[in-house]
Amino acid sequence: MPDDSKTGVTVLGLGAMGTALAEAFLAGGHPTTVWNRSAGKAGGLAAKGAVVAGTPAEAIAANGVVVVCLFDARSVREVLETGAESLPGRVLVNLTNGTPGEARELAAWVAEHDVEFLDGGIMAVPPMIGSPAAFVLYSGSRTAFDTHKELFDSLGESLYYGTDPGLAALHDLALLSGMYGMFMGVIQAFALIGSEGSEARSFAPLLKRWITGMTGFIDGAAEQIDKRDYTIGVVSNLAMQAGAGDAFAKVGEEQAISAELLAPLRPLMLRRVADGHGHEDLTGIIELLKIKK
Ligand code: FVH
Repeated sequence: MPDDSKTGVTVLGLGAMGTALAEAFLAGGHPTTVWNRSAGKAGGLAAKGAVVAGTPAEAIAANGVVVVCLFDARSVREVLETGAESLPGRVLVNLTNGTPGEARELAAWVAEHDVEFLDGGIMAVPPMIGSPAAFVLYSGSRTAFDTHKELFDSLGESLYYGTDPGLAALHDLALLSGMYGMFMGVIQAFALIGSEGSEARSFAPLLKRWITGMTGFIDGAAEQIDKRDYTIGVVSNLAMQAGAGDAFAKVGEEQAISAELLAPLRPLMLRRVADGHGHEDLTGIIELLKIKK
């Protein structure tokens, strides 16, 4: 039940994630007001004690802290413009996925409306919200983060990344890049195994064992990258890995499985070898990813 001694919060957006956020605030005893563009998504939350607002302006006016979790940067701006009259004096926390540039642009816009701003990246899927596995990255106003950390902790562990509002989005997209890279490999592995009729679930334990073992190399890769020295502790050099890489295209042809998910990696390896870095580690291809502006 909402507890009036606790910080009240407004949640704009009741998609899968916005609903999970509002549920976690209510479970933490925080008086919660919600708003969603389409009617009909707030019934369950109202039954748990949420106040349902009719407009963004009404929702924003209801509480000192306003959390926005919408589809994208454009929808966030549209909704906030609609409710702009209520913004002055509020703490706004944008938990919608976006880029660092979008976060900085929103920060500049809300600053004109006398708003303390935090941008965030949710590192969880909706059922994880409020569990110890969830963590949320924040950047922007340090004062807002420190003042309302107890409220934010209702969602999962709260991690602050600095006053530049773009930093949470940068860390969020970096972590998601790591995740999607892993899933590309996992899907390719299941496709190859499936090409001979094996069930994915029989192969899954072996795949988990291998990927878990490989995460042991992340710290070494980080040291090489920080020092820009890709010769440190090399155990499987790039020339060897690039040579073995031909097998990924060939096995695709043999087993009638497209190699397109992993295809971009090998040309980068070959370029780096051609540039004289075959004795170094795979991590050196990071040099080829840096685009001069
Ligand atoms: N769900 C997840 O696994 C991920 C986990 C990490 C963070 N993401 C990001 O969270 C944002 C919201 O995601 P979501 O899962 O809640 O998304 P949907 O269920 O699709 O809900 C979208 C809500 O946005 C509203 N909306 C869309 N366009 C507009 C608009 N122009 N004006 C106002 N509201 C808009 C939509 O409203 P309605 O369709 O119900 O009327 C939903 O409330 C997102 O950035 C993820 O990347 C989730």
